[in-house]
Amino acid sequence: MMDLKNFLWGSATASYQCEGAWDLDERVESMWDHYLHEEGLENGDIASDHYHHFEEDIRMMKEGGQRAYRFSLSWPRIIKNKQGEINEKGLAFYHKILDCCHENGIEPFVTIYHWDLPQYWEETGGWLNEEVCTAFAQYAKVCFQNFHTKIRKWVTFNEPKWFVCSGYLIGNYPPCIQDVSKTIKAAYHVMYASALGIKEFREGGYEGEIGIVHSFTPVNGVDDRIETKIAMRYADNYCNNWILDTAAKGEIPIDLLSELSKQYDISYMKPEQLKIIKENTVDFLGLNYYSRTLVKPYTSGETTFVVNNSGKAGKGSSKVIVKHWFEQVMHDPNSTYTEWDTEIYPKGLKDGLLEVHQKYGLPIYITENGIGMYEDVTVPQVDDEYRISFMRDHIKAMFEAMEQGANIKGYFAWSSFDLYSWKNGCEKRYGLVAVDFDHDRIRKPKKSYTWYRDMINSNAEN
Ligand code: BGP
Repeated sequence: MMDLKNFLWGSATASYQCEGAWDLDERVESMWDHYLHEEGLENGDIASDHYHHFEEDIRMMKEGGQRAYRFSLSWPRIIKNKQGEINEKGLAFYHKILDCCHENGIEPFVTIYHWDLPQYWEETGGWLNEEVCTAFAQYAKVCFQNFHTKIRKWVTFNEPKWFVCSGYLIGNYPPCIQDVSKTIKAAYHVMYASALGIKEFREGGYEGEIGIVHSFTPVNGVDDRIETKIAMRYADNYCNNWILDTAAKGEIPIDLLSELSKQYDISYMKPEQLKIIKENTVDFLGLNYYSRTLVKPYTSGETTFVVNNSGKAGKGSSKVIVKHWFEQVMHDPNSTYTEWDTEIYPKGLKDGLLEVHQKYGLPIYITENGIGMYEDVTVPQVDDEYRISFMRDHIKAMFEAMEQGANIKGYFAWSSFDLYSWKNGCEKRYGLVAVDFDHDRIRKPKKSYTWYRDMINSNAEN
């Protein structure tokens, strides 16, 4: 029998996606504000207005049986400029959120960076600039010093793979670059910055644990041929290993490194930095699980990335090819896909959790899991049976992995309430609670909110 006594059942959000109040209380511009304003795209200026609704939101978490809240701190709300000047009003806002969590018996699970780089750093080259790594560590130190008595679970970065590949390879997220060599550099800098943040945490002697959150997608092959196995290894390095191996073992996968060094200048990876990476590995891994990656051997064509669920391309148009490495197979005829083109594949969660457990042996939190759908929130209650079945199947898969020995310590539904879904805007809804963006951001629990509460309570009795 699994022991779920201290299991962290919760839900998650991210600062830019829910806070709003983008220019209030001396918050400065983030790269996302800048980019979306310049391009005239739907933005997170108001989003779910969590800045003014957080008490109601956290109270609803408690009433929904939840025990933990994963959210992120906003760098542009906390640090005003390159000189590191602190915004006391920003700190005060997060103190209020943290106090509110504790008053409601909700454990805060806090991400330091969920993609909202201050624009003043983006203008210096963003993640291509080594200086930003040190700036991140300084910002992380400010967070540790100010909040260490209220936070025991820290995360350096949310999903390096997703924001680096979207920003520097696919080019659909700011800074909208499409360049392999810059992607490698940005990826390296993020992993180095994460290690520097962990070093600050350890040197400060703070209580608690620190980890990283990865957009985990276990890799499957279309058949058992040796060529497919090779393609799978390439895909696994591309999708997972450069984050998980580097964060958990302090080592960039050796075959990846040797492959890259044949084609690109990676002399910026300095021995003293690699030593810091080696010495500052994570206490736990956070895995965001949405789906798996199914691959076949590379046949032909240039490197191509069309990623449907981060743009508004039509269903079935997603495509990923990495020249000479692998091709992603987007449509398994035996599988089910959401209206945003994501395969629903709970088995991948069980397999993936066991794989990560065997490879790294670290505690794991599922830091995001959920389904994004179009929904009419003007009805008295959103009847999101599909979300209930999605969560039920994934939680079942998680339990199966736990029964087979995986050390899983928490599960966070994405998302606590409806919020801004990056380039999808607000119409791609993931929340357990509906937010009516057209009518004062009124909150109404969906059917899944109650189902989640009852599921948590029934498991607590076991
Ligand atoms: C993860 C991010 C979240 C969230 C989620 C859903 O990659 O950490 O910030 O947005 O995915 O993705 P999307 O909103 O693009 O559908």
